Amino acid sequence: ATSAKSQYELQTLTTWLLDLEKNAVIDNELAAVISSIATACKQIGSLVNRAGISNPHGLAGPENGAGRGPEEAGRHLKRGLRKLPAQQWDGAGSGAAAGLGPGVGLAACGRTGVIASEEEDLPVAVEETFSGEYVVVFDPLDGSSNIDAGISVGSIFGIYEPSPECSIEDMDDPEEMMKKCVLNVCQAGNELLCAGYTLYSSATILVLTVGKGVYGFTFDPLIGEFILSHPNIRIPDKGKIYSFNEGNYQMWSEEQKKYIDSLKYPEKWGGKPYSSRYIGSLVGDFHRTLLYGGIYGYPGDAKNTNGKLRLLYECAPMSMIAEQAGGKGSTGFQRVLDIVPEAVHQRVPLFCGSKWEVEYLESVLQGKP
Ligand code: AHM
Ligand code: MG
Repeated sequence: ATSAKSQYELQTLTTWLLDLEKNAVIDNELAAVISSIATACKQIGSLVNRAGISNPHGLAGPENGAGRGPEEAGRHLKRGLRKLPAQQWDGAGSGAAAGLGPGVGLAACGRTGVIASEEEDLPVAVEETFSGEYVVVFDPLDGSSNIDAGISVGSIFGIYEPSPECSIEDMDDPEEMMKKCVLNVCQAGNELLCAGYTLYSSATILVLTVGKGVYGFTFDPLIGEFILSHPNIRIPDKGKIYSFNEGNYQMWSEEQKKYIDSLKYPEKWGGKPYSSRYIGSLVGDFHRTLLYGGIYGYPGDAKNTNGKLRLLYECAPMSMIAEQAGGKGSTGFQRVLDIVPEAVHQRVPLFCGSKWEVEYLESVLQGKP
């Protein structure tokens, strides 16, 4: 979509989406959903930038992680999605969604049937949007424990079409409706139409894929637009950086320890020692891995056998992006995108990044080096 553009012509996210539409890569409905997510991310970016000024006592919130920052960010995203007053929209029983005023984010687009957010216990059906085709999953503000130190945070999202066998017809029966919402949301990552994230850092960068490569857009605050800055991102086949929380080392399996040791002690396999980089903010750690190569990992351990990250809101979207950039997303034993979620907040181990590092990890974890 970008090749015909002259080198003097800047492409905005909007013109990029219009080009995709013109070339029948996506339809205008999906373009509207993506565009409303981008608008919500601009709002969240401004919330993050001003966090220290408007919230001198901190946005990250109590230690349990249920902070005001993520809640507020979630509100921006949802506003773009809903079509009805909050109390009706909130029919699925999600208290956190109640009482929203008008907004410009996901709420205004009217194309969405179901949303699921990491910040809420259950998915929510968008009443009256039976015509809305899309299921949107998101983590509104990932890595929020970093926010009060001015360290990068991000939003992650995925867009699915609802499974044909479970359209939401019966809004009068909340239990039935909830079952259908869960069914709509619990789709394997390989059904994703679009996955993306926005990194709020030295710049605000939106990276997304609609299944035809990975594109990055940098927010220009002067004109209020996302500008195409990273066309067709390809992750290096092999990198020099690993990104794991090594504080968990003693809880890891012997195979997991062996893998990390082998990156640190190259004499065992004839390579050079890897560098270690870990922010503790998935979007930042993943973005660096995407651009520079290497591996990001959140393994299962003795305490949390499936690790910490959520399949729907974190692992599946990131794995789609990794694969679309020529890399891999794996649990160590299985392709992440092949997993059909059994629960909306299901966790899985995640290893993603360059092909070489992820395949090597798989061979070590599976005991076949
Ligand atoms: P959150 O969704 O509650 O913000 O948690 C997810 C974050 C990721 O951004 C990051 O990769 C991970 O938690 C860091 O966890 P840890 O502090 O255990 O290393
Ligand atoms: Mg998260």
